[in-house]
Amino acid sequence: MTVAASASVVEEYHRQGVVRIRGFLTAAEVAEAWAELDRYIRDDLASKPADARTLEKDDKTVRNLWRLEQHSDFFRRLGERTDIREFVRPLVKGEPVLAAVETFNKPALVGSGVPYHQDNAYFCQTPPDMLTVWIAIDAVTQANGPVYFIPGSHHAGLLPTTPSGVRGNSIGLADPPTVPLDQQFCGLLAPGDATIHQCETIHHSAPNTTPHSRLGLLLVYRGAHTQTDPTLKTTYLAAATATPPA
Ligand SMILES: O=C(O)CCC(=O)C(=O)O
Repeated sequence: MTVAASASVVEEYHRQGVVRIRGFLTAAEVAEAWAELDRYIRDDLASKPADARTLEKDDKTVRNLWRLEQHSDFFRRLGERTDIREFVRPLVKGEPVLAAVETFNKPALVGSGVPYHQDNAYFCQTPPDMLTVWIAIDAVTQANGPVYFIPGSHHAGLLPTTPSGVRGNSIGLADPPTVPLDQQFCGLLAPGDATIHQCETIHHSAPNTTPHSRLGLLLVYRGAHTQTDPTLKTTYLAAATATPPA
């Protein structure tokens, strides 16, 4: 299928810092991505460098896959799809560059939470014309650890950070916001739906204690004009070194 961003999607993304897209991938595309992730974890992951993944506390279940654009032809091709790049072009305000393909698996029963953070504390880009297309491979329900976003929070820019000590999410907000959950945007999604969030939109998610996996596939893009801020990078690397790899 071909995806395309309407003017109202572009407007909502820039105003709210997050937008939900129904049917971003078809059921067949979701099934293909699921099968490829399953195969990659089973057949390929053991031969990849340690920074290709983060495990849950049980030290065996995958929490995140990282750098899939380097390790998998399938996922690099998905991230380079022309229609997806054209979709994000007006959102990153320039030539889209695929920066990363990764997963937040949030496996059944043991899936850990993600502390309040802004992605640009990890990406370190200026201007912050960078985003994540978060694609539901499983259904995301109220119970299995949906991602909550604070609408409009990207307008305040990057806020002070602190090392979180969480493996896979090493840097969080120094002062987590107190906005009640019912005033946040809850990313409830059917398989194939997506949310797209700007890299300074504050977000977080709870652990998954249900018997249902909540697998998200993330495509990360920046505008070709963004540059790495060395001060932000130094702060990020200190946190990531304390709880590697990310
Ligand atoms: O999938 C999650 O629970 C968190 C995702 C996240 O932090 C992100 O997309 O940057």
